[in-house]
Amino acid sequence: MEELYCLGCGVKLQCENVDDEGYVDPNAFNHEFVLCKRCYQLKHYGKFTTSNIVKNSIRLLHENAKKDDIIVLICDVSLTICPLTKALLELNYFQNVILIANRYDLYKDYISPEKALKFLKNEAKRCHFKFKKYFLVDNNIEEIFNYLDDNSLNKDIYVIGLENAGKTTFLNKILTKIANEKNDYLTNSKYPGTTIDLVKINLTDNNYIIDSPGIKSKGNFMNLVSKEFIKNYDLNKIKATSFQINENQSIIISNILKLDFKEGNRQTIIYYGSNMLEITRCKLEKSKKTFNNLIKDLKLKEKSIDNLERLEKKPFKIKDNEKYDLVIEGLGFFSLTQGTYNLYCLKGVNAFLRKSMI
Ligand SMILES: Nc1nc2c(ncn2[C@@H]2O[C@H](COP(=O)(O)OP(=O)(O)OP(=O)(O)O)[C@@H](O)[C@H]2O)c(=O)[nH]1
Ligand SMILES: [Mg+2]
Repeated sequence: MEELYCLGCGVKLQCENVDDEGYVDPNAFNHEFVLCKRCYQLKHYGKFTTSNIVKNSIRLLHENAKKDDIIVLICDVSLTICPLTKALLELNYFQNVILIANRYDLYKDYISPEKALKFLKNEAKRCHFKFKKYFLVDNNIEEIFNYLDDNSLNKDIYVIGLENAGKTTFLNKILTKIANEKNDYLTNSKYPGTTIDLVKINLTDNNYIIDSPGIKSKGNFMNLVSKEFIKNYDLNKIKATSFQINENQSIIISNILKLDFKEGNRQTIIYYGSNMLEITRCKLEKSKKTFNNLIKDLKLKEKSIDNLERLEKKPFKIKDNEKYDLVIEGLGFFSLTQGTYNLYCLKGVNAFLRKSMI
């Protein structure tokens, strides 16, 4: 029998075992778009099941793509490509790697498209990678589509990036553009690990545009918390919260993070993150108690974090007077300057400093 794959996530379809991955009811083959049970439940009931199939998308890329195919690397504009340093080494082999940054809609009020593009180019330089072209997704899907169309004669287009970066959402926009009507049969969701395998879609008679599973990032906050947390957490509303802060004060974010400003001049620290998180400022000496008290009455409760002691301490220091971002992968970033700090966050979360984006 011909092997069939789910049009939503790329998993191999089977009708034998309802509990195994890729199960599809035989009647579903009468539909135009055949989805596996997992995609169906996610689309219609918002129920997400973590897949046990783990594909390495960079390996898939090397096994399938030609050197001159177009590789579209999708990134979150505020995170950029920094967590991808290892993957970038392997992308050097390809001749046409372009960078497309999304979630710009969330930062529109804080940074112009020109400045955001400049920032992206600087970040790429810092990671020693030169992209052939840079785009920001900003109501310009037509421009991006035209670029891809003009440059993909007899070439396939692979869309890759970190888990949850927005690869599938971007592809649905491209497919909508092509079909001239809303097209969202590829399954996207707020949970990392939605797309399972390559999904090939005919672009013309001679080439494909291909969705791929995300590149895993162990240090992403979203990979360290429960599904329940993600379900209640709104990724798609960003708020800038600013604090005038003196040394020996702390900023606490819900029951998930504490930032101590130990030493330095009075300054304004701005946190860019989900508007669902509760942010509090308090005296450093009282911060442990405040943190633990917050856990008791928060609606947004991550059960695994029941005490400050569960968090890992990361000390850092900024010596010059420039503005930096303290990026916490999956949680947004703080804009801050000179001082001595301690960051307390979940063990294993990737946190790093960079020159400020905004
Ligand atoms: N605000 C905003 N949200 C976006 C954008 N692109 C994607 N998202 C959201 O980001 C989340 C992840 O999107 P997906 O398209 O499933 O991401 P993915 O990279 O395909 O994820 P995996 O398949 O798990 O690797 C979803 O909640 C999307 O709605 C964007 O440009 N702006
Ligand atoms: Mg996807």
